[in-house]
Amino acid sequence: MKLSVIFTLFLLVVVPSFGQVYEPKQKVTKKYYLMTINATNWFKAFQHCRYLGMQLVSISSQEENDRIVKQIQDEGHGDKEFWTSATKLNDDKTYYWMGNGELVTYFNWAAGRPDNLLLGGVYENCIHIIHKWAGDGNAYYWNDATCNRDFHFICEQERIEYEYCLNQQPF
Ligand SMILES: [Ca+2]
Repeated sequence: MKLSVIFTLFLLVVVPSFGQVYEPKQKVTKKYYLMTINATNWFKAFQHCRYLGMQLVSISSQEENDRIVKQIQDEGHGDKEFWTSATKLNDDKTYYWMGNGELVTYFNWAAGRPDNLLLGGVYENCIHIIHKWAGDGNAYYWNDATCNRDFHFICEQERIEYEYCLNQQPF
């Protein structure tokens, strides 16, 4: 058989099969860890999540916010407040998720927030999750707070799941 025919067969038959074998579909899921032993400032919370190989939480949708609130309730930590990775330290206007670098486009502000108070010479530049906001029952909302305040915090770990192992125990 001529070399060119063998090469053509290789391109037509063998190469496409590589694609099927080595390009499984994948999806990224997140697992959240509520860090409830110590309350600390935003910077220390950010550092501690990185130390654990994770990121301070970023929340990109109502669905994700609902999942986090449910976990807070399920684990019995409704009495606590939690740092997220959102801050406007950059320019005092634009919030970014420092956990993944993305612009904050979904917000879950409490009524009247953000109010950007000036406390102790610094503005409220970081976002945390608060519970039982004034007269609003069992709801959870976001508030802007000075980054040097002490709150609990939530670390997140991204997990990649592949199609061929979806029916098995993930990792
Ligand atoms: Ca505030």
